[in-house]
Amino acid sequence: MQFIHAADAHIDSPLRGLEIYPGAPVQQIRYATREAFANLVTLAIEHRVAFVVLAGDLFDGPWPDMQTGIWTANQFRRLHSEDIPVYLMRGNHDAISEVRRTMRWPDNVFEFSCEKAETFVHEATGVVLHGQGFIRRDVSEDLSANYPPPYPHCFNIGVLHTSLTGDPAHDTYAPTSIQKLRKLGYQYWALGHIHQRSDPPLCSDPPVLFSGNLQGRHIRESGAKGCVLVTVEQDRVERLEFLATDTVRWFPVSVTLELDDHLPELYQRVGHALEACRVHADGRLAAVRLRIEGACHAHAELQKFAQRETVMAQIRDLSHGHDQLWVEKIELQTLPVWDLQELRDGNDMLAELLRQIAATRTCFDPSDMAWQGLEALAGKNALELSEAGIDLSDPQIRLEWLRQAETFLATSLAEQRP
Ligand SMILES: [Mn+2]
Repeated sequence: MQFIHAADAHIDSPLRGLEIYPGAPVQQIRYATREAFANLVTLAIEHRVAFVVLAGDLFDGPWPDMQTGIWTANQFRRLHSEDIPVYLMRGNHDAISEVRRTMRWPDNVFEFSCEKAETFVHEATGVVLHGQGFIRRDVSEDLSANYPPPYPHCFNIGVLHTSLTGDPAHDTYAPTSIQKLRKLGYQYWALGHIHQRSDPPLCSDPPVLFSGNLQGRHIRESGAKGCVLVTVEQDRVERLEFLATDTVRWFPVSVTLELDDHLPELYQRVGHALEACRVHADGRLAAVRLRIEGACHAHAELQKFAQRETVMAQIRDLSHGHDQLWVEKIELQTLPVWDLQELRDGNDMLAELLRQIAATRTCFDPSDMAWQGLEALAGKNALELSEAGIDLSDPQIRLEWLRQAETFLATSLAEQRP
């Protein structure tokens, strides 16, 4: 007997801020959550699973319009025509208080009550499923505390949307603990809410795990996303297998340049990194955030604004050579090749300047004239600074700016020396 454990589809999750990225494949990303859910249905049919468990947050929030429900009902209907039931639970995102539009789902869909724990028995296999959904966005009590004892001599699945361990006083996503779940004596715990798949499972006997979300929605949800195919033999879990459903895959990538690297080497290394992402994406769209770092000769070139723009454009152009590759963002964080201390020890104007900066940093005095200059700057640009989340009264920020100024000056002036 096999079943699929999935959660956090977040169908029609809005993709905020995507339009700020020039050339973003907006259409492809906009429909990614739907495509991933359709892939889940296809996998369930291909593997001829007994049923599908959806452990909460099927929807991201209120449906933009009824199309969200109509489209989802159609996917459920695909499973219905193959006699595959769906055990559906509401999470914090699609709690009754959040998603008020409703559809009458096809007969193969069984939705857990949000009023009290409810039990379903899958007739064909005798598997028993226990669960309770979210009535509101905030559920600070442990829902599993009211789940019934296991049905004897049966395979019992606990379905729960939860942030798991946490402070019951502050945690509002049905907090509980693995110990409490184990005590219930079920044979499997299908958890939802945490978007990172538990790999390995949080507990192996019985398996307790988050399947993760079906589709990463931004760079912090990187890597392969999908569902878990569970194989059960004689009321014991025999095998857990991850099946990918994502259609867009996010890659945070660091490219480290070496001392002798100039711009041609930069392009070469970036090219290799992008190619590796394309291979790992395995035919899906690879959305890549590039961080270029390391002490290198290319750094001096990258200090010039026009040159930076050219490099960014060239990198984007590299990605256009490939189908299904999108560079979401480029972070240039290279370092200069010169030794700062060596420059400071010199006897030219640059050395004098760098020694001044070093002195400012070591005897950090907020009442210093230089900092007072900053105060005036802060007064004039208060709105812009607060919008950018910059607090100039924060000594850490002042020191970071000083460090950046030091690097900028040293790079610009060191290059000019005879
Ligand atoms: Mn959730």
